[in-house]
Amino acid sequence: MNLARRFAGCLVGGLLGDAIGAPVEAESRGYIRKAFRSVDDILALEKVEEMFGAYWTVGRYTDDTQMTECVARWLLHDGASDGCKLLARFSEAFRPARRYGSGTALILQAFEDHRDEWRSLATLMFPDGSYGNGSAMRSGPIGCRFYNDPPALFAACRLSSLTTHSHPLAIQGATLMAAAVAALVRSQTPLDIDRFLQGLELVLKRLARTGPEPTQYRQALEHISDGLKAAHEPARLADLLGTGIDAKESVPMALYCFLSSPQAFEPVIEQAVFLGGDTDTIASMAGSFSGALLGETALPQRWLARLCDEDITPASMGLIAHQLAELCGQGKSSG
Ligand code: R7I
Ligand code: MG
Repeated sequence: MNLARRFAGCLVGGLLGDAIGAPVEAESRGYIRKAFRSVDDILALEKVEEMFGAYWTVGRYTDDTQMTECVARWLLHDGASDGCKLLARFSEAFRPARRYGSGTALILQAFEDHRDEWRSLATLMFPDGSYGNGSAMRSGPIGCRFYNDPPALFAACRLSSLTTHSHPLAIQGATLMAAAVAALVRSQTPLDIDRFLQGLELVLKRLARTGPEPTQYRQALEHISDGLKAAHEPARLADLLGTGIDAKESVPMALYCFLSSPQAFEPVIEQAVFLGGDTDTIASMAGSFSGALLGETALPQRWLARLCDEDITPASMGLIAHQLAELCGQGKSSG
């Protein structure tokens, strides 16, 4: 399969998961299951109520996609070596209506007046740095760009994370996310799940060499392995792994949704969205994994047709994916 198509699968798959999960973000599993039978039911709505009387138009992307696009452009145009340049991209793209996390919003609003102290902004709200999933959710492009270069992947994930999420759990989650994407764009289909999980264990070992032990992620990988052996549905794992906004919950949960159905995109998203909790981010990360393995042709047209934004689209993300592949020297070769 063409590598650029895998990159496009990852970026557009992430966009699709984000937009599909957004209408039910932060709702409970029970509510979503009662209100809808399938993703198509959710996408049949035109809008959903937001807080304070506003409406969310179904088909819009959120902060996950907006920040992912910034990371991709940072990789393409800034060489991925300057955190300040990434933060400048985040700050310029920032639109509060895309539902940013409160700590991240604070940092992006403060950036313009504190450009020189950008390194200290990450602890503005949380003294130890945020352990939210905000840096993991935007790491897909790093996995693409450095799919064959682990040291560069680790360094870029760390730097990207430090701009807004300096807590070790956030850096570990971002690295696990990108490393999983990298392994998937390199992988043959069908996926060898045991080998894939062994690769993720090596990622954790490598993280332990340069920072605190990634104990929570190690435990989560054990739960994932046991759950897959027992063929448990993702909903059964949700109580163990969690579906919250913390990176340590949502990255493993997204991995489990993907690994439960590695052969098709649709069931991955169906499972992720119907878990409840941080549905847009879990579906976005799970969609990135699935797309990275299966390529953009695996994404259903009827879902793509429901995306309604005009600035970031499947076409614009597809173009970025092709440019990233060219930067890897693999634009037209097979992967
Ligand atoms: O991580 P972040 O950018 O939010 C991303 C999520 C995604 O689901 C998006 O779709 C969006 O909806 O939000 O935002 P942060 O503000 O950095 O962190 C998010 C949340 O993580 C915070 O509101 C806290 O609930 C929690 N959190 C912490 N709580 C206590 N102490 C993160 N770090 C801490 C902490 O140190
Ligand atoms: Mg979001």
